[in-house]
Amino acid sequence: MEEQQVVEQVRCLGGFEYVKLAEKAAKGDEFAAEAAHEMAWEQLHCGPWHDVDHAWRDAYALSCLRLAAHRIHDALRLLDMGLLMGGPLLKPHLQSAIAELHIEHQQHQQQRELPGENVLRSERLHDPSLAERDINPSAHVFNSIVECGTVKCNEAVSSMVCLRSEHQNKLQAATSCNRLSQVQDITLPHGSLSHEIVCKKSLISMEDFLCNHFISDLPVIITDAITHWPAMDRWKDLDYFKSTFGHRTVPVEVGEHYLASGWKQELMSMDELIQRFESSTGCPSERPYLAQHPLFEQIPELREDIVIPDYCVATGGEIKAVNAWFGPSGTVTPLHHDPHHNLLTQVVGKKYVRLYNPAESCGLYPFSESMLSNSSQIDLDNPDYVKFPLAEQLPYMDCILEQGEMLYIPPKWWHYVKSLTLSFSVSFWWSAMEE
Ligand SMILES: O=C(O)CCC(=O)C(=O)O
Repeated sequence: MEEQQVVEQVRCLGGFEYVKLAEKAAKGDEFAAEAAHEMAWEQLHCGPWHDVDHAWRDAYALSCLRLAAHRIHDALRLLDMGLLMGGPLLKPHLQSAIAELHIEHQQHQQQRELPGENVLRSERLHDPSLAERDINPSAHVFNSIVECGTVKCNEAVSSMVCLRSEHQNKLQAATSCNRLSQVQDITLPHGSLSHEIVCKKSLISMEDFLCNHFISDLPVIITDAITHWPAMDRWKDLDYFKSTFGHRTVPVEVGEHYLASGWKQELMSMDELIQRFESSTGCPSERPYLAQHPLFEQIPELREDIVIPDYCVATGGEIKAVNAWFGPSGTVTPLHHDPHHNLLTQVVGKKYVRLYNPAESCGLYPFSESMLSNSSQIDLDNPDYVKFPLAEQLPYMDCILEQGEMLYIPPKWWHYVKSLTLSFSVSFWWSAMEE
């Protein structure tokens, strides 16, 4: 149904070649599935991202779904690419394909772990009869979801090898996690923690929050509000991410920060991201940061580890975004502001945060380009007060946001954030009722 809608949308845009390929792909033509995938990918890269017609983004998602049926070894990456770059129409299909693949994989794991089943993985791979048993589930998934495609045995077997990094290296991960959790030699911007410190309140009442912070536009750190989150235990162990979501593709920012030269975005598996944390040389130009990503939409299982704080809901507005920020020590988000209320929640590690009142905006020299007009030209790690003299004497407040704490950042408040350890934060952005 939705597939047909996608094809019709592209037909209306005049993409007849894609339509032809998509129709052939729907009948199981692998070559057409690949060509349609390439064509849609090209369309995503024809101009600025915001100019890409949503029909082509949906077409890309469809092509990922179809090609995944033929490329079982690469299916999860393709489906994730569909989620990350594709339009909204086929998201539920992509999610259910991933979920079924996950279930199939778990069943496969259980079979492998049956008592008395001591056939080594390598032996299974070389024994076609054993391998066959591993393959069929995934083939079934894609046959039922996409209704096309002959799954190739060898591809399917290697998919199972790629799918899960298992619990190997557990000890190594625990050790490196301890190392990563220690506060490294991080230099804070000049004057840090010498002015007004953001006040901390334990499990503040809703009334206190609404009257003294939400309505009065005043930041506060709320402690003891997320102790019950499953994430508080689970996310401490990097191996949790590796063994549970290691094969998932995520977008990662690489570089000093988003305003620095040489900064880029890459797509990589969660396994690779964590490996980069562990092998990091600390070189800023190589620093990876999974930043401002709606990871909980992409991987719904992770949503079960967190809880939307009542503070966001009680104000009668609506949640605008729940984003993940996962990186090593030293990640920097330069001084900028956002239009929404924000509870920046520190699940793992700690961060330094500096805040400036919106009333100080003039002295923070926002960029004039509209894309960057919510970012300041002041590089707090290396400020040029000759060029930007007003910035030197501006009042600000700052804090160390500790593990288990959440910082309320009112709309339009400028904020600069630097991680002091390996860190995983979740930001909840929401709008007030009248917005
Ligand atoms: O944690 C960070 O690096 C930045 C967080 C942020 O800018 C936000 O939540 O709006």
